[in-house]
Amino acid sequence: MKIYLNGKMVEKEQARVSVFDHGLLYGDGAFEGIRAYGGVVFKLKEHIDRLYETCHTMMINVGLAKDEMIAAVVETLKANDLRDGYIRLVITRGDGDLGLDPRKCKGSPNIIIIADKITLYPEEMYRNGLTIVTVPTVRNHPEAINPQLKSLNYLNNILAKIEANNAGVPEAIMLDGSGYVAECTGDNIFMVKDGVVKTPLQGRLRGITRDAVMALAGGELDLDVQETLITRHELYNAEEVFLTGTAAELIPVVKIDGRVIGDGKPGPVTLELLKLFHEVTRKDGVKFS
Ligand code: PXG
Repeated sequence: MKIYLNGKMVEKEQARVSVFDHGLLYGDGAFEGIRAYGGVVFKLKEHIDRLYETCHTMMINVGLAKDEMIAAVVETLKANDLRDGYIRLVITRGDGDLGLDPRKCKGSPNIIIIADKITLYPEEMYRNGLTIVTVPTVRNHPEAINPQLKSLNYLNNILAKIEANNAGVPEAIMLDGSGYVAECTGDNIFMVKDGVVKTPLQGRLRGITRDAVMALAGGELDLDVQETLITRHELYNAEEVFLTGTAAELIPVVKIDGRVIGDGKPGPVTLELLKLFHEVTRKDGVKFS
């Protein structure tokens, strides 16, 4: 496996960063998870825009123009002979000292691109739907660490994931500080009721899969799509619930906190959106082979 590290393609064993890297010491950095489908990197420009927005807020100067970053992603896929795969793009603050002050990181940020095969939820979870729970850990307050920041500091989500693991379920619903549904640990959430598709307005990452699914629901399916406040009560009484994310794509949810959703099976809107989503993944992105 070849890894892109600071402008060079190096073997996996040689892809190393310093123990003084602030990405390691403090989670001080940013990342993206991106997918390629049949020689197209789905929504690559949107992922790069989101990455640069995170870096802008964190005051990390990436040092590469966006089109150079796009070229680096494509180069990494080609170097690994991948037409389909998962790409992890990581920017760290770079090497500093043992203090947290980012001004001590005087060199360049470290830029890492890993391209690998994707690991997915088992196929039966798409067929039967997920059982999930709401967990006690609330999503970060937007004025503490804004959930819009895809930073390397993922402890908020990891603590929630541990609670999901302890409950024996594959994902967890996180509420925001006001008690409204925010998102899951690595996925956005949607509900469908009375022909309206709803997804949380606040407390969540603006997922790229989420945006694509909202466009399909409002476009091809001509449904009313709303970004709004959602309570657990509304989720429990929805006709359909599903999650979206780069890795999971769209995955149905059939039970939340012991409450059966709809008729307990993946619903028609979810399945139709999944079909449409599969079509756009091979079209809507940067073609490279
Ligand atoms: N919310 C959060 C908190 C995420 O981290 C999503 C939503 C979905 O966004 P996209 O843009 O992918 O539609 C994410 C992204 C994992 C894992 O191992 C998940 C993400 C990133 C890295 C790892 O589950 N999700």
